[in-house]
Amino acid sequence: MTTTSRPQRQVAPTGPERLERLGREPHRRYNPLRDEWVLVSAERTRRPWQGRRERPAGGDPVAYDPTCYLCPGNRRASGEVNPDYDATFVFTNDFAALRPDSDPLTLEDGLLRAEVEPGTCRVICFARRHDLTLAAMAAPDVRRVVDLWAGQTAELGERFQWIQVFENRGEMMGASNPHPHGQIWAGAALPNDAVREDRSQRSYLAERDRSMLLDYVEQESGGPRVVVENDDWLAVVPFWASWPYEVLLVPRTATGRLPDLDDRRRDTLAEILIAVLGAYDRLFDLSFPYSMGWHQAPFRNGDERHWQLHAHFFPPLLEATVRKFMVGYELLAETQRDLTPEEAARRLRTALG
Ligand code: H2U
Ligand code: ZN
Repeated sequence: MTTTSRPQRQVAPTGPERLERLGREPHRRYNPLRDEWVLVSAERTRRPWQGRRERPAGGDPVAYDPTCYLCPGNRRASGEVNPDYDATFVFTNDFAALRPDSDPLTLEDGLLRAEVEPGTCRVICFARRHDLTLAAMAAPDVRRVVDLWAGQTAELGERFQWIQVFENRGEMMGASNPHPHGQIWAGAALPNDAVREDRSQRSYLAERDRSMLLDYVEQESGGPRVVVENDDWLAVVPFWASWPYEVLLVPRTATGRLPDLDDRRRDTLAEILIAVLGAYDRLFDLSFPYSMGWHQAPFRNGDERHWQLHAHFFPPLLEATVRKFMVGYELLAETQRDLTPEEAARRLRTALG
């Protein structure tokens, strides 16, 4: 069935007054990508906090660290020596969580099920200099990282179904090293989050003959949750965000995977990445920790028109020294957030360069 109108708009108008009224009450918002709800209780940020306070990582970073296992020319834990690379460098993770040569093996015994998962893990250095971050790099250098993400995706997609490109930034997110780097894990199976997004995007397309995320881009453009937008990309604190300053980055036109991005959209992606990550760093005037990663169409023999490429940014901080803990209710019932997505987006906009 082909429809051009959006039924959810008629059923539940999200007018500014309605949203403001909702914002004063504990309320739940629906995440259509994950097909789940999130509890929003904005008043909770006023509660007293006597728990853990985070300290920004200290020490002046240096351009070259002789003890860093990612700097050019240095020895890694495996004993291998990194080449004297110029811009970017990729290697197979010396402590890979997935191995390509795993023997096929399954177990089915009542409720007990298991299967071997073949795959591979790579580490990608974004820059030669130890003290850089994506936010601090020049646009042409970030563009090189985009090209690397795209090239790796295309190459690994010939052998594996799901290519997970990601970056853990900062000690708080478990990054083992401040050298600008990310990872790629490629596997034979669709991981849980991919299955959820695959299912919801597929049924949205089946029901409306439209792409869920392209509809979302259209609905959010110019609105109160936009952090920054350009001709090709939209960065928004999603209406259903779980993390305080979560951001969703989506291209404006139908795109399945990173290698499908043309020259121009790779350049504008580099620009918007620098803008978003710069706003993060300026928000609390510290190197903002986050996990970010790309969700892109799986590589399998099938119709992937329902898939729209996008990146998720999940930063843990609620305030400069207070992190959001996903514990108790979040682990046992559902995610809860303390600050409205509209307010988070407003604060991020004021931190844009
Ligand atoms: P993280 O900072 O996101 O943990 O990524 C760094 C990766 O680098 C980590 O997965 C790998 C770790 O296994 N690594 C090597 O492959 N070789 C080394 O010499 C040290 C770390
Ligand atoms: Zn280094």
